[in-house]
Amino acid sequence: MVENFLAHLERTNCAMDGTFIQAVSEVVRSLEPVLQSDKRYETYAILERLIVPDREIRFKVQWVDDNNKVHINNGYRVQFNNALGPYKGGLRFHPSVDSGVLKFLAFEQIFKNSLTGLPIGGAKGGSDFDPKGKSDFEIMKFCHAFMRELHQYIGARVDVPAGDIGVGSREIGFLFGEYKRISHNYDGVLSGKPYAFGGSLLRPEATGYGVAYFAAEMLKAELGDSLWGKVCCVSGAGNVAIHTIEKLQQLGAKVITCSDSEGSLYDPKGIDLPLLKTLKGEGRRLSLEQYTPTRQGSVYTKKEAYPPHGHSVWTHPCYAAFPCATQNELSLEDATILLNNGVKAVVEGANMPTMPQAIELFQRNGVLFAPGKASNAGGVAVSEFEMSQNASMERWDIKKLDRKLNDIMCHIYKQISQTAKEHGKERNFVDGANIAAFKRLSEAMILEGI
Ligand code: NDP
Ligand code: 2IT
Repeated sequence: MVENFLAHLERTNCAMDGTFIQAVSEVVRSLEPVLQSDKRYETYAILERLIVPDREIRFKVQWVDDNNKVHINNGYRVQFNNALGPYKGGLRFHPSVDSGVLKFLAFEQIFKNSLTGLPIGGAKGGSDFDPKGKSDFEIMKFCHAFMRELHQYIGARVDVPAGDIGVGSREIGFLFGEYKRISHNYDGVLSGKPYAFGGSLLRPEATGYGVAYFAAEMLKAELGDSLWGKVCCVSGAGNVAIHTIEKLQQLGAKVITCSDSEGSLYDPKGIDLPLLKTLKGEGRRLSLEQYTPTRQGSVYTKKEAYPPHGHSVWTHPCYAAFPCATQNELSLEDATILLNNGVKAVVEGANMPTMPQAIELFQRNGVLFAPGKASNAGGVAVSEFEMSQNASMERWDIKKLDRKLNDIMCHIYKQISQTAKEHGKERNFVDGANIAAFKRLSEAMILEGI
């Protein structure tokens, strides 16, 4: 049955949808044992309905750069499923963005959001606009032009976008400004806003901190161990990577790597976070190469110097690995090296950064593997806390937010490990996450009717 369904999936999607097919295939394989357990899944065609987005919106974004040159980009919003609540998910600005990538991210988002237990559906959007090398005014003009189209499809109870690759609080601020101007409506239509006007404390840190909280809970429960004194490798150097590193360090770990799309950094003394933030903090895009002159013993490796895997972060022996850059960045070759070097846990900060063969290798060899839809859900969870604060015109303090974030990450871990056990898949957190998320989502879809 699963193989037939996957053939149907291939037939009904196009060549551009490679990552989407990859994401759906993993979920469907996980669901095999549960699909027969409830006749309603077939009666209500749950699986067939689950793999088709409610709507895929595509629009033209026209803007003018600082030299008065006109540019045209593609803008998108994929509203995948709102059975559990308003559509919710980030916006990605990166030249690699197309409808297939956003469909995969939106599909993953509905499962992630289901795992949080919060009332949020799933969506994703963005543009093939490249923010690299653009002035602040160009970023602003692009964001305004993007919102001039997007505004008609979103709303505080309809669809609430947030950040993702290339979109941080600066971009969300510009997007919010334009939304407010067009709609005359000051409501929580975006999350990840600057704190000055309706943003939530802890939202910038939430994804990375949540990744580390998840890892700590998993290691405690599964190995009776902690992160204290452990060597960790992280990839990426953006929002998720920086805050993962920050919390791992606070929990006593020594993080020795990070990377960007140009190359990777190895610091055997442990990453100097204040220095990293001067290069890669919010809105900064300097080269990691500039880290080494002031930090003795650190090594920068250009991406081309390490073919064919892209970057060398996974070549260093470590206790735990945290891929926090982008999809399909950790290959079977990388996984083999990590395994041979004795890695005990791999916890995803990015969305789907680990290739399927690499996941299989980890699982076969007893490495604890946490899928991003579970371990990086802290970001969207605090986004939902921001929606709650906006709706009630309240502001929560950092202590309350941090406790709620930690609680939610521990809850997600328990939920997926328990679900895996109940289905005879102990320690398979991929199956646990997919099944637990599916059950909540499908129940809502059944109760709401077709
Ligand atoms: P950022 O734009 O802040 O950072 C992305 C980082 O990854 C940059 O350092 C970027 O380098 C690097 N990167 C991008 N592509 C590659 C590549 N091919 N090889 C190596 N490095 C690369 O994005 P985020 O940190 O927000 O997002 C990172 C991941 O986390 C994404 O998968 C995103 O979907 C996911 N995520 C984000 C959440 C959030 O709240 N922001 C929530 C949950 C998941 P460079 O600057 O050179 O491009
Ligand atoms: O992938 C993700 O979960 C995000 N980019 C964050 C989404 C959100 O709405 O906060």
